[in-house]
Amino acid sequence: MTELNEVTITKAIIDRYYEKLTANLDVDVAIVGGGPAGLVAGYYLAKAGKKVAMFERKLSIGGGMWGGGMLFNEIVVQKAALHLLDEFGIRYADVDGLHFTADSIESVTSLTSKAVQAGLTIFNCVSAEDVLMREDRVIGLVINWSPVEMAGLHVDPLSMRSKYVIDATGHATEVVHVVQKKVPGELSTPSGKIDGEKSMWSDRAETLTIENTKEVFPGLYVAGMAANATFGGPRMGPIFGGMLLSGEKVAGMLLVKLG
Ligand code: 48F
Repeated sequence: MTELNEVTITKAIIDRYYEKLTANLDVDVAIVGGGPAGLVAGYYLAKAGKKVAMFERKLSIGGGMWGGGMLFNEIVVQKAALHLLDEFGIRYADVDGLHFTADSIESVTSLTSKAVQAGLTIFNCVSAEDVLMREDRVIGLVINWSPVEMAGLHVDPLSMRSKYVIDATGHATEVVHVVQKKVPGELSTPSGKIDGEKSMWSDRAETLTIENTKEVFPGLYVAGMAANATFGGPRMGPIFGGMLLSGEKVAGMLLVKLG
């Protein structure tokens, strides 16, 4: 064959995507949200040989990291998280021995590339709109194309199963909201409900992001900004060490659970 064939191109894409999708209908961990916390979690879980799928609503992965602070495309990372920048090969500059800066584009692309190459499968433009539940726990996700959601089309979703779900949806903490509203039982927060994000306090928020990274309902973990939004911690602004460390922590917790 010497001439490129449009039907071959089309069929190759459909066949490969179909293989990817069917191979990820029953996984160890499903991650909702492709921001920094979800990407780091996906990287460590995949690197340890677990089957991990990520669902990201937008066309692009990276969540709130691309824009740095107010579109100045630099991020700040504190000293405690530098080992993660090293792990992903992200270069950084020292500000004062405690604060470091990195290019936000290099950060997102490096996190994404390393996570995918470690074995994380990412489905972009797919939104998690609900969870699969049984009497005692969350056992997976209900998913749909984001354009269907955006157009408000009345199209039934599909489902996938996972041993554990991570809500890494950032400020919106979307999966936890669904569980609070529709799944019988209480969250493991002090109030039993979503405690809600507080105003900015960077130092405190960064510590709490890691503390709040945990199981919030049987089968459902929170990571990144979603952890603080769920457990009532403050926001932190464009400092990202807590997000990276949270992703590392949730992966470690789930690796223990998964054995
Ligand atoms: O917001 P995001 O980057 O979450 P994160 O990893 O990091 C937070 C920081 O970016 C920043 C911050 C630190 O300074 O406070 O906000 O905790 O990424 C969350 C991703 O989840 C996607 C959303 O499009 C974004 O890319 N997302 C949200 N809801 C859904 C979803 C959903 N229902 N289904 C799929 N993706």
